[in-house]
Amino acid sequence: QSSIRRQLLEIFSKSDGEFVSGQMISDELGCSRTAVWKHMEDLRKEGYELEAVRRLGYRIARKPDKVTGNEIHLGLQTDYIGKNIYFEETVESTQKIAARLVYEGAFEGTVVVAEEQTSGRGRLSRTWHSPKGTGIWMSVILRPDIPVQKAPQLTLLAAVGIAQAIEKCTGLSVGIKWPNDILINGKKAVGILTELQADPDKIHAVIIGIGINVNQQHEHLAEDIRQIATSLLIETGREQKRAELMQAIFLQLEKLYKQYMAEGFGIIKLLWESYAVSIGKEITARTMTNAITGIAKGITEDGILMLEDREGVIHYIHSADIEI
Ligand code: BT5
Repeated sequence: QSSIRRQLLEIFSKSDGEFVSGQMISDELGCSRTAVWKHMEDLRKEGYELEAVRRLGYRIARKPDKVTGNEIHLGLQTDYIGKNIYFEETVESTQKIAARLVYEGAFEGTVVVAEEQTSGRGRLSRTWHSPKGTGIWMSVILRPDIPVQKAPQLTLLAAVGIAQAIEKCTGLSVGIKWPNDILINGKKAVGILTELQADPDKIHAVIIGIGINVNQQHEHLAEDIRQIATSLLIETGREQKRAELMQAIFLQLEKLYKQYMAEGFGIIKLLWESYAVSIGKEITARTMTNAITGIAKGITEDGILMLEDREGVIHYIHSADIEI
């Protein structure tokens, strides 16, 4: 059933918005005209807007904004990131499922995605609001052969890839706040949570959790984040197809990741710094136990934030919340 659906969508995708005759569809699928009609009804139920014109056939007038494997697969240009999609309508957290898949031996590039998370999380078990159907809530599994202390570099790499993809798809200009927030006009549109499965000397997998507010209206943002958060819809005034943005993100991530594995962190570091909103400014880095205020000097080769306090002492910040 699902393979017929995929074939059908591929036929439409090849026709590039033109009408496809019922006869041609039934030939390609090897089924009767009545069966074709039934498949069309199924597509309609899933939210596809279909135009049917006598003698001309069928045309997809509008695709639903879905993030299922089929939608992501069609037109995907990567070699491995996003090739293997694990989709569920509702999950507690895509990170949890990804951790299980890693344990079961999931390939590099496997992505877990859901329409809704009931307990999406940020760092330090904070809540990540993940309402149904309006955002991208996903976890990307990578299996890099790098030392454990280099893992933070991958959070920065992910932020750069996502920033590039958002700029390409929306025309917006975005900034990155160390280590893991993507800001648009000073408000948070994306959060990234990197988790490791590792022995002290070997990484088994890195799970990059990515949350993006895409099609939420301002009044649909949860009350506690309404002042600090934004969405792509709020910033551009138009809806964005989530599957298209995901494809763009996978492509950018894969390019950067290949470059990173071949040449190291150098170029990524430069790119990251070009997006950074706080370098050269006075910021406060707040951890569980203390707060340090100083000028953000940049990041080290390992992706650690360097903060110079008033006495000129450089502090190396591995993990903190930054107030600008
Ligand atoms: C993050 O944490 O920003 C990482 C968020 C990662 C979410 C993804 S979604 C897919 C995957 N599955 C998961 O369960 N998680 C990952 P942190 O820097 O700790 O920021 C958390 C803070 O951001 C919260 O305390 C809120 O203030 C704010 N916040 C919560 N939901 C938000 C949203 N939808 N948009 C903007 N800000 C939000």
